[in-house]
Amino acid sequence: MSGVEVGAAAPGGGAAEKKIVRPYGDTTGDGMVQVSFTLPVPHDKRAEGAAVQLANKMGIDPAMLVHAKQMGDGFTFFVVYGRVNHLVDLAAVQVVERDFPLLSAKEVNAVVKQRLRRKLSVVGACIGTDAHTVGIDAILNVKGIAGEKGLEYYRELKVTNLGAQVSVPELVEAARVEKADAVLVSQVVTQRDAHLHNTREMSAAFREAMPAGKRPLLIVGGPRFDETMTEELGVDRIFGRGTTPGEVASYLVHALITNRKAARA
Ligand code: B12
Repeated sequence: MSGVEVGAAAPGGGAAEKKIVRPYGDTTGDGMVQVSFTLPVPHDKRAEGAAVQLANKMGIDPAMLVHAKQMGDGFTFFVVYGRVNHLVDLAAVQVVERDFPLLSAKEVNAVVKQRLRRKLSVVGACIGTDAHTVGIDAILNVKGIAGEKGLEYYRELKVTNLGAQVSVPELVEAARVEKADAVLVSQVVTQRDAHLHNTREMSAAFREAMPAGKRPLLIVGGPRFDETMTEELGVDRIFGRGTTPGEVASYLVHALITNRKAARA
């Protein structure tokens, strides 16, 4: 059985072709997956049975317990391997695709210089109690990430990196002082949905502090954001895992200059 099945074109002659995929474990299309989780119980036979039962309830059947290890007092970590019968239609998967051209640093600088005729001001921070600055530093600082330099390297961008644990009022004030064209916020900690609460608080504060059309472009990023949630969170763009500075710089040029829409609400 194939791991990918190509079906008929969508009714009405639509372009979306049905492409069904199922997991690959030992042989193509066998549906085998591996999951790991922790249960709040000491490691014994009953705990192992509970892990298998949970896996069955998740649709993994048969489920094989391949690893179990007690993690401190009263917790056990499990790895379960088994078969699922679920299929995924690739044509029905919804993701945010890059809808702007990827520019080089030279091209970004040239567009900003010629069209904006001043430096484009960017203010960045980790807000709330979040102290995970590595992600925002990778985007903003000249050292960048994976051999690609960060936004500080771009001659026509003025970058103000406020660092960790910045409060929303501090961020709004800094954006005002720096006449920010864009505000870049990083949120890595997601416990109790802190990244969502903090982002909503931030976007509401900018809307309250600045009249429509005057607020900066609001961008958030972090490894566990759902990139489709822009509207819900009141931001203009969300960037996830593996983002590069070049993508962010290209988006800034697209959203603020080459594809600038009417006043932002
Ligand atoms: C390094 C690290 C730390 C360091 C942070 C040092 C620093 N200056 O940043 C220290 C030791 C301080 C730390 C502390 C804690 N940490 Co910590 N930490 C990590 C670790 C190991 C790596 C994170 C990292 O640097 N990734 C590398 C960067 C480059 O990746 P990134 O953040 O995803 O960024 C990329 C994209 O997401 C995106 N991006 C990110 N931000 C932005 C912003 C914008 C605007 C844009 C466009 C893009 C963008 O672009 C970046 C480049 O591609 C992770 C585990 C892991 N392996 O991921 C845990 C992890 C993030 N930490 C975790 C936790 C729980 C904590 C603590 C609460 C632990 C504790 N009990 O004290 C504290 C919290 C401290 C605090 N107040 O925030 C959890 C978070 C769980 C969750 N989802 O909520 C993780 C996932 C570990 C785990 N599995 O439990 N941590």
